[in-house]
Amino acid sequence: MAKILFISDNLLNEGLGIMYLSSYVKAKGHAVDLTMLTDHASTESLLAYIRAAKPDIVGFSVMTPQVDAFRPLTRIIKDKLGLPVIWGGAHCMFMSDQVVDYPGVDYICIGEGEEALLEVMDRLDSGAPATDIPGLWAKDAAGNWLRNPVGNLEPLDQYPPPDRELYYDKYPLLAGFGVKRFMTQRGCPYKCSYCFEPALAELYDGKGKLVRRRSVELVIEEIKATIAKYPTRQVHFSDDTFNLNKKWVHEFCRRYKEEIDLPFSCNCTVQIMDEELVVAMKAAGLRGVVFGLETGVEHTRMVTLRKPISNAVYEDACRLLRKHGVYFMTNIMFALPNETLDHAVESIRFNRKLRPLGTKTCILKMYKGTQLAAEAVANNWCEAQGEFTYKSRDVDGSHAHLENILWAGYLIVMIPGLARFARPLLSSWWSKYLKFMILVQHFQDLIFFNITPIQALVFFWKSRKAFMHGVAGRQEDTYEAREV
Ligand code: B12
Ligand code: SF4
Repeated sequence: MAKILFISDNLLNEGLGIMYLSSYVKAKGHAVDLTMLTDHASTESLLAYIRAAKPDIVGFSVMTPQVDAFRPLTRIIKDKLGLPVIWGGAHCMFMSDQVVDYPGVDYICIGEGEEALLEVMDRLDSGAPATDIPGLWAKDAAGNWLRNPVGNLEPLDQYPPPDRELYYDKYPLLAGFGVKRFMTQRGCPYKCSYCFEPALAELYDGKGKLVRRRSVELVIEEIKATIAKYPTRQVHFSDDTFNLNKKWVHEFCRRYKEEIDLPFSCNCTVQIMDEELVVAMKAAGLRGVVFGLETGVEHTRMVTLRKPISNAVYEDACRLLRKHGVYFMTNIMFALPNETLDHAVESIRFNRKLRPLGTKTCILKMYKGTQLAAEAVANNWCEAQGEFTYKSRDVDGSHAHLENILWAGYLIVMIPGLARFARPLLSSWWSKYLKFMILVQHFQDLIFFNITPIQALVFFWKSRKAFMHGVAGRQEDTYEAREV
């Protein structure tokens, strides 16, 4: 038996990736432990925890904004404790060429991790070298990286349900939170240029079907077991596009209503939303859907962002959702390539026309490794922002107002009459004093996710550090990594 210790910083959202890995390697006889950065006031405290836990290997599940925190820690763990360290997660899938240079990283899992991690742990157990494992980059005796291509994609039903106990038994805050997240599928068939999914499809080209779904039976079993053990007011499906594969969704809705009967929410694409499906989902308990509008400027969305959904399709889908009493939240990005202030205002106005319950606004970061970043560099649409991202060039001097766009875009959805004052709201000198309005966005989450105000307050208070310095703080590019 080998033991892995995951070091995580997802206090606000349990990591499904880690939970899937944990249940798989535990089922094969290995041991797993977890600690959060927020459990430790200092690096010394974390090191003391690691010493006491005595793991054979330390694991990090990394999204690019987390590199800032995990890279220096990896070096310190190697220097002080000499333990093997393995990195996996989205950052490693797309930026593995950079990860090879991070001091202290011994193994990089570049794709789905269940088989690779199990194999590494088996080999740690037996003492055999772990240099020829599909999907795993490892160093040879001379310290050179051996870059093994990814293995075949496996059907999801062969993996056990995620190990929720790993998080929930240790963190009552997460266990008691009323919304529990599930994933029924992996992969997305679309090719939005700013997203990593097209790169993932390339990584796995010829290795099997990328878009895979678990059977209705196993998803229902997982939800049943979870809600029987942990308080749950609403189920959320974190799948990229839950409404893919109508046959599956219809079958699922029927069983969900019969056997679970709790409100649920999910991420959807409006591209394939039809009335029959909305009716079936609503009857099963659908409370709300989230989808990316990205921008109200149709040409930019369809051509630059390669999201082939017209404004008319969005309007039809939203009409349908409103007709059937389904809440919906939109995501919009600003500072898109060649976007002017007029475009931003147009975007805000179109979004308001859709009448969403709420809107999440963000400034586009073009991650290296995406098609959009490559195109932006080739066409001189961007400037480097840091180590991993580019930002769009400021074509009309409006980027000074971008911070205002984040809260104003949301506020105008809430108070539609403000749309006609969009320009002064965005660009006046006094606008900066309304910045705090960004926090108000979260009120819509309470309605959408059916969270009681008391629970929201407790959750916010207990996790205030992660809220303010963790998630929010890490929205910046990690160029100025703070070495501990
Ligand atoms: C749910 C989700 C979130 C949730 C919860 C995240 C969490 N804690 O799990 C929230 C809302 C918090 C979130 C936030 C963000 N997210 Co997000 N998120 C997702 C989403 C939709 C699903 C993640 C998931 O659970 N997948 C399912 C599991 C099973 O897959 P997995 O995590 O990839 O894990 C597998 C492998 O990667 C590997 N693996 C993972 N970790 C490890 C570790 C080891 C040791 C090993 C061996 C293997 C391994 O094995 C796992 C099992 O096969 C993905 C898109 C996607 N489809 O994956 C985006 C995604 C991960 N997010 C992304 C981004 C950009 C963000 C944000 C930066 C967005 C933003 N601007 O705010 C923030 C960052 C937050 C932060 N901490 O700083 C990008 C990541 C890109 C990148 N380069 O890192 C993705 C890929 C979306 C995309 N398509 O572009 N996100
Ligand atoms: S639909 Fe969503 S997950 Fe799929 S490619 Fe587009 S942005 Fe990525």
